[in-house]
Amino acid sequence: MNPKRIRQLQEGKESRGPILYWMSRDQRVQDNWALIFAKRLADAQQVSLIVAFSLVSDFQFATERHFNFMLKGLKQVEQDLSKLNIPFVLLFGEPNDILPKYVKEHGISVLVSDFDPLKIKRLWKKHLAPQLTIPFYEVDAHNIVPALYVSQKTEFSAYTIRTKIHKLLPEFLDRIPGLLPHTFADRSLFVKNDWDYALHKLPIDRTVKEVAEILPGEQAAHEQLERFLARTLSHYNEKRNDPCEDGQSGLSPYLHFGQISAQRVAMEVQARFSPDPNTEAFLEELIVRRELADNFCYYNTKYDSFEGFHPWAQTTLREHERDEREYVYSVKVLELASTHDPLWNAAQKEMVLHGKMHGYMRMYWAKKILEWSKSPSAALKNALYLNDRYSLDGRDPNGYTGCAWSIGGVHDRAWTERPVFGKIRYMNYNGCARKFNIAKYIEKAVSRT
Ligand code: FAD
Ligand code: FO1
Repeated sequence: MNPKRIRQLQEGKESRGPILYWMSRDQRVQDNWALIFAKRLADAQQVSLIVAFSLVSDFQFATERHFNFMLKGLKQVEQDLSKLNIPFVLLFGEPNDILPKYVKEHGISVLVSDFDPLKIKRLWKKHLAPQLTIPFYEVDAHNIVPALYVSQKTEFSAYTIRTKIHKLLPEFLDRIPGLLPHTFADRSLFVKNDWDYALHKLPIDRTVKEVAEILPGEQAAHEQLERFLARTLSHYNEKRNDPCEDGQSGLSPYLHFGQISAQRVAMEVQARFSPDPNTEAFLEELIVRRELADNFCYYNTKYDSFEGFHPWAQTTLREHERDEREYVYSVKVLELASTHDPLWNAAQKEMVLHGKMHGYMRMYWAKKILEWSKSPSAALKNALYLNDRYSLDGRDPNGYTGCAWSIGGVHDRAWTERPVFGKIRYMNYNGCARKFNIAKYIEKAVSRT
C-alpha cells in the first residue's frame, strides 16, 4: 500500500487492542484503502478489527432521501464485513462526542479514518484528536492521487492540476488488494445495530422522499458501472452534454457516499477499453475534475461562500451587483420551479423528482440563479441549499465547486462583460436550444419514471 495515501493525525502510546476504522466518506468494503490499512494493522498486531460509523441526524440538512440511501448502503457494508469476520457498529451522535468513549470502552489501540476535505469533517477530527491517547491516522481512500500529495495549494484550474495528476497516475492506479476474512476476530464485538430506528425513527427531515429508481449500495453501484460501460461509455463524448440522452454514468450518488471507488472505475475503463475520445472525456471528469474539487475545498475553506471566489470574480460581480435584474426570485419560488423559464423549471423538477439533474443542465440551472437573485451571495446560498436538499450527490466537494464554477467563475476564465454576470461565463435559453431539443428534455425531466 502506497504510504503517500496515509497521514498520521496524532501520535499515541503503542498498546495492544482492537483496531478501529471509523468509516465516514468511503462507505464500502471493496477497494477501500482506509479499510485495507486498518486490516493490515490488525493482522500485524494479531488483534480484531472493528468498523464504526457515526450517524449524525442533523448532518447539514440532509433529508430522508439522503439518509436512507446511505443507511441502506451501510446495511450492505455490515453484511459484507460480517462475512469477513469484521463487526460493523452503527453509533448515534457526533464522532467527537461518541468515539472517545467507544475507544476507551473497547481498548482500541489505533484509530483509522478516511480523508474528506470538507470543513465539517476537519472540525470533527480537530476536536477528536486531543481526546485520544492512541495513534490516529487518516487515509485518502477517495482520490486516486491523494489530495494532499498531488498539490499543497489551491490549483487555479483543471489545466494546472491535470499535468500533476497525469504524471502520478501510473504510481497511484496501482493494484488494490482484496480483503481476506479476518482471523483474529472477537465475536463478542459483533453487535445488533438498530437499523429500524436509524431508517424509520431518526429525527430527520422526511419531507424529501427517497428516489426509487436509484438503488443504494455497493452492489448497485457496480451494476450501474457495468451498465455504463456496456451501453453509454462508447458515446460519452458526444452524448454527455445532451440532457435528452442518458449520456452520463449515473455514478455520482455512489461516488458521493463512497459506495464505489473512483480508482476501481478508472481501472475498469482502462482494462476494458482502449483510449479514445470517449474514455478520455470520462476519465477527465472522473479523475481531474473530481480531484480538482477536493483540492478546491481543502485549500479554500471559503468554498461555500462568495469570498471563496477568485478576486477577479468578486470584483466583477460586485461591480454589477446593482444592475437591474429583469427577474428576482426567492428560494421558495425557485424550489417550486415556478419561474418564467420552462427549461429552468424542468431542470429543477428533474432534481426534485429524480434526485439527480443532468450535468449540463446544472450549469444552466445555477447560472440562471445568479441572474435571478438579488446578489451573487444570495445566488450561491440558494443554489447550494437546493442542490444539497434534493440532489442525492449533494453536500459534496463537486457540488460546492460546481456552484462556485457556475456563479463565481472558479476554475473558469473571464468572459466578455455583461449586466449582472460581469465577466462570469454566461449561458442562456437560446444557447441550450442550439445544443439540444428543449421540448424533449422538458418532457423527459418531469416524467415520473
Ligand atoms: P458523469 O459525467 O458520468 O461523471 C462521472 C463522475 O465524474 C461524476 O460522478 C463526478 O464524480 C465526476 N464529475 C463529472 N463532472 C464533474 C464536474 N463538473 N466537477 C467535478 N466532478 C465531476 N457533482 C456531484 O457529485 N455532486 C454535486 O452536488 C454536484 N453539483 C453540481 C452543481 C453544479 C452547479 C454543477 C455545474 C456541477 C455539479 N456537479 C456535482 C458536477 C457534475 O455535474 C456531476 O458530478 C455529474 O453530473 C454527476 O453525474 P454522473 O456521475 O452521471 O456524471
Ligand atoms: N458522514 C458521516 O460520517 N456521518 C453521517 O451521519 C453522515 C450523514 C450524511 C448525510 C448526507 C450526506 O450527503 C452525507 C452524509 N455524510 C455523513 C457524509 C458523507 O459520508 C460524505 O463523506 C460527505 O458528505 C462527502 O464528502
